[in-house]
Amino acid sequence: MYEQISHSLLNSILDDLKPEIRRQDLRHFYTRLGANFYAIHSLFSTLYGHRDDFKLQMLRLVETMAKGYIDRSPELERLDIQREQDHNWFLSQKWVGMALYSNGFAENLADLENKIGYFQELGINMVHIMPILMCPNGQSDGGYAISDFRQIDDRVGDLEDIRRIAKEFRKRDILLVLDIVLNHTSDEHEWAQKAKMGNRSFQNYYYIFENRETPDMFEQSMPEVFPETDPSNFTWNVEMEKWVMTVFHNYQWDLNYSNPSVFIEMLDIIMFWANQGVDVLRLDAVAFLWKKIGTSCQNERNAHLILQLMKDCCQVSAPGVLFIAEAIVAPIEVIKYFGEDAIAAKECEIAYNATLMALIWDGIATKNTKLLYQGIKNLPNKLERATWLNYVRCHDDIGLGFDDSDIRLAGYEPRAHRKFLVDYLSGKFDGSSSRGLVFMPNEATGDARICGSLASLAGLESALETADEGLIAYAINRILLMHAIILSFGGIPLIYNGDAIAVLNDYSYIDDPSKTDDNRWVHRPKINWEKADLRKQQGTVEHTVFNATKKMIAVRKEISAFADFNNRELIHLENKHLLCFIRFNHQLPSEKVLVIANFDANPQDLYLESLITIGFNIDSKFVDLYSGMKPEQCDSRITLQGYQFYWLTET
Ligand code: OTU
Repeated sequence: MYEQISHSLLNSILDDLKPEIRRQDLRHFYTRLGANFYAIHSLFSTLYGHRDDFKLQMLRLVETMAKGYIDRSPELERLDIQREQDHNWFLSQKWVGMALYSNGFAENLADLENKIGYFQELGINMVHIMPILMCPNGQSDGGYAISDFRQIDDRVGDLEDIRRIAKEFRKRDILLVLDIVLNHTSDEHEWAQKAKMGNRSFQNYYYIFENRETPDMFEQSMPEVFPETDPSNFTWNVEMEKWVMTVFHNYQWDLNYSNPSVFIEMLDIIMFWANQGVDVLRLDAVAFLWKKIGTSCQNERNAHLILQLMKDCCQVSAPGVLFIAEAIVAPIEVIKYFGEDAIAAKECEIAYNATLMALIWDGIATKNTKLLYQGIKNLPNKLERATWLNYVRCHDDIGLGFDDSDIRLAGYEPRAHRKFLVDYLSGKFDGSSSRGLVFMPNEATGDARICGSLASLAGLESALETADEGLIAYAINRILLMHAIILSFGGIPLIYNGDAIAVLNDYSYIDDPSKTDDNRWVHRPKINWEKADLRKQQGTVEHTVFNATKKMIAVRKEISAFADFNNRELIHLENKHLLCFIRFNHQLPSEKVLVIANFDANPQDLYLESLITIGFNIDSKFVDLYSGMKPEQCDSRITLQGYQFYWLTET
């Protein structure tokens, strides 16, 4: 948009740019800067316009973008332009992701490079390598406490490794995803060190207070993220003799985005990684970016403005790079991280679908889909050019963040139902085969979360102990059922390290002092590659799970109706054990795929008359795209065995 105040400011900034910037060929940069400058200026002045040095900060911002653009390789710039032309590229069903720790999946980054073949074998073409930046020895929150945003931790490798991996991935059409931890740094980061030494400018990078007055005001309305190990949101620092805001662990200092220098530094870091060839940046804990007394300090409007500004600036220098919002918050709040009142995403193009994840686990525990329906029904419609990251497990705990009113509408009492889920998933409930661990129980609120690997939570660990073939088959089918849903729901499925070969809980963290008080480590295993090789041996659990997952991935990629264009319709059924939705090809709506999943251990029937309103009739004949077989169909009903799913199309 052309607007005179911002345009004249832009002209004067361009005059003031450093000569080395002016000398470059910045054609593409300038057209994009022109397009976004009005928005950038409005956002920057809403956040920082009250400051005397506003114009100087604005100049620094433009310089940072220009530098980001100048440092971009011709190859990456070509990719930017290609993605600009094919702007819906990431909505395609051909993307299938995997998240892993480089030193869990492999020994380190160099070894990960040797294992790229595994991704191709399974069909993975988007790989999220969990935090690899420099972090303290000992406790580092699995790498989420970063002490240098531009260095790779030497325990896993160096910059050369990641550049090679990025290149290798690009050759094979695999997207590289890395984390940017925007919300906090480790207390060993240079900024924190300088702050500790009394440097005021760096103290202003954080929330630091002389006494308890302001912290106490904040605490009144701030929840606790890790109540068991890190209650309270502030930590006393002995060097400064001051209080520091530490929402996560006491060694993770929250960055203060009311300071424009923090914003510009982080933007520079985003550009740095974009220019190493990272395709997608996972922005950690975005809900927490803005703190305001009297609020929960999550999902604040200014947190959204910061993300919009990040996106607008990143589009100018590296428009092909996408953002993932990691905001594990209520659906109505998550949806805002795509950006409001827009068509194309204006904050993050992709967001974690934590709601679906938790709902799927509810279905497994209750063996019915009452809450699943309620929750999916209330999942707000997302923007056209934005997509979900659908997952069953990740490196974090499972939070039971359902809406209380949804729980009631499904016929349960919220507190009792959450307690049931925790008991079920931790195996305490009579008849439960789950082997989860309770994470961060909060006495005061009664809340608790769950850890555990997909396979152990799905009952495989306990089934293997009894060696009961029937129970083993149930557990395997539950794993496949859950993967079938994330692969067909709409969005990018993200399979977690080890889950395609049914890796069980790993209890070795208990003996490691830096991990023992954080049971999320139970599901962050080191892959045993000898055992993983069993995926090639028929009759093993690894073989069954791996091959079924591989097949599902391959089939998904061929089904255009599985691309994500808001092309899903939930089908309500009488049978409470079934989940049923229809996916249609957005360009050819007559091309439909019916997804049906049975969450019960017993066979369940789907009556075709319930599909009449959506264009099928009781004589419709189907074929299951996954197995290539006709489903069990008789007298206008289709039968699903315990934990079976179908991807049906009419023949
Ligand atoms: C994220 O987590 C990361 O995924 C966690 O591994 C980190 O501990 C945390 O940030 C701090 O960097 O912030 O938006 O287990 O679900 O803290 C949600 C708790 C987050 C996580 C939650 C989450």
